[in-house]
Amino acid sequence: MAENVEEVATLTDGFNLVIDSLQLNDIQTIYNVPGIPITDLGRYMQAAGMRVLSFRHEQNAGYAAAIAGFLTKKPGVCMTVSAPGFLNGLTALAHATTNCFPMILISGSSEREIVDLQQGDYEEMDQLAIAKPLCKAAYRVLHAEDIGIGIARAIRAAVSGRPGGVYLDLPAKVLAQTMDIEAGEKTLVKVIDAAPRQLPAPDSVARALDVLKGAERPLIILGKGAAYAQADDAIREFVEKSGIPYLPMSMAKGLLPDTHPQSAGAARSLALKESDVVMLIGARLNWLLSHGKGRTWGDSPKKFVQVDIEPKEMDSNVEIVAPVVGDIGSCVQAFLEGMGKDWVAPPATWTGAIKEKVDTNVARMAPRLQNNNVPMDYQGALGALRIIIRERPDAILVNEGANTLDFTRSIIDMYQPRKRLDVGTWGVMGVGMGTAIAAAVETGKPVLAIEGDSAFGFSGMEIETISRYNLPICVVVFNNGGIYQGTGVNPSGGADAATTVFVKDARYDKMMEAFGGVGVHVTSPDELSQAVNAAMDSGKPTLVNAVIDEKAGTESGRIGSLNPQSVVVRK
Ligand code: ADP
Ligand code: TPW
Ligand code: MG
Repeated sequence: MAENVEEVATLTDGFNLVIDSLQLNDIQTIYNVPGIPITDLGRYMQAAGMRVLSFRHEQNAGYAAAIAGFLTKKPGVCMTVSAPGFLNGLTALAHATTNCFPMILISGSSEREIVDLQQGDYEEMDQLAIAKPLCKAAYRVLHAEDIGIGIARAIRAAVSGRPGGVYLDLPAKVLAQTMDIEAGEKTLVKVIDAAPRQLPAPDSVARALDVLKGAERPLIILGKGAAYAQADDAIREFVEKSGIPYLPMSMAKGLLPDTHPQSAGAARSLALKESDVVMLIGARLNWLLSHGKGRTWGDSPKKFVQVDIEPKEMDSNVEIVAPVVGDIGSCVQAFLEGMGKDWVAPPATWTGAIKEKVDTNVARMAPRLQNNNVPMDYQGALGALRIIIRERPDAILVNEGANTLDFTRSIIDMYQPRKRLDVGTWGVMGVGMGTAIAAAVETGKPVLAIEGDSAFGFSGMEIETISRYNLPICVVVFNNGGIYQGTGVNPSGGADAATTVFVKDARYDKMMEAFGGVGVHVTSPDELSQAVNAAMDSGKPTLVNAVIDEKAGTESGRIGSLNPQSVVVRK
């Protein structure tokens, strides 16, 4: 007996090496769904003091890991079982990569010998091959002594350069492999300087400043890369010193408060159309910026300056006259140093025109936000929630839907960096609950999730997870009975409902009650305000079913123009 114990103590195994490697690199939180061989790994992780959060579906655990990466600049880790669990997590890994969020998906896998001969193992799948095109890097570890280096590579690949998703394949067999405990310790790798600073070339900085100086109508666009960089003070100082109006992309809102005098948020179309020099900081010229051309950008010729860590991003859609490649913190610091004391703010005709437009638009909107209509429209409901975020600026706002997304983005002002988390580059429905959970877990702050009823449905079961971990999350479901609107009609006149409508008068609040949380049903902005304030005060898991006029929204929210037009409409 005594001899046995001594023998065990001299050995380590794959399970322990995974845990030791993660802890050595300060990764303490895991988002997962258990099953062979992840159940035991999760158990041993908990025993070792790690926080292991179990979800009801891997996709939501994956979205949680992805946003954890965005919030912390460290890879968020999602763990799944093989084949179906892996595939469920893969959407989130691809989402992380698309959004430049650092994330690691670790999936258990079946025996290589059987998979490669396709002999039908339990949950057999060649996961590495499938993951590869959908992430930044993909690795497989076949020997316990390679776990340390495998995890180190995964971490560095996820956070260095342009961040993204990494897949790490761990065959079940590796976890059970044993080796001498001292030899095992020597295989662990601590990743030194995982995301090294990348200083911009001085001539690229000078070129960019020259272009800005020559501008008559300059504009700065801040993207979520700027929010990710956590260079908040330097960015604010740069924007203020430059005197240039700025536009935040949706997840960059709050980097400077939306009420900042230089914010062009409420004059977006004027700013885009009329500007002559546009400086992009951590924002891509993708569909969200109409690829830098066309009607959105007006007729006035543009020069683009772009600051990004990824050199290949330059000239992706239009010519970039001043590319600045480096990490945003270093680049902005270099701009500040290069601007000198005699920096001249842009002409007052330009900044004045923007300010005037902002003031007009804000004043025009104000009365509509105070309406107390029943059933609620988006303006009335969001007018109420807007005040709650103003009074609780450190709360995190999670947001998804179509109209629910567009109206919330434009109506609710943000005051602090990385407080607005949404559907990201792909506009994914279903990120809401995973995002809300990770936001609460990683920051300890209260979370307000404003969800279209369709969007909520994609991950609604995770309200059980929210209740189980007793997280300070208030979910508000904007219930208009459908996708875009609740009024769709089946064009055939048949008995099936239209494709965009749900059950009338659904009571999402009762779902939350089923799991021991607080459910509230509200029909007016006043009731909504009361319910959400109570939830934010108590920190209790809450779901507010907010009845929105089923006619209030528009098809596809604000991107209806992307709908292809049929040339043959059969009546
Ligand atoms: P948005 O959707 O807000 O416009 P995007 O996701 O399109 O933002 O763009 C983010 C950009 O930020 C990406 O091109 C990415 O390479 C870049 N990026 C991310 N982190 C950094 C960083 N630390 N330094 C510089 N660029 C970064
Ligand atoms: C993974 C397509 C875009 S918006 C939306 C869908 C299904 C739902 C909009 O209805 P909701 O909001 O949430 O009730 P509202 O206020 O307009 O009524 N599948 C995925 N992602 C996307 N984007 C879709 C489908 C879609
Ligand atoms: Mg809806």
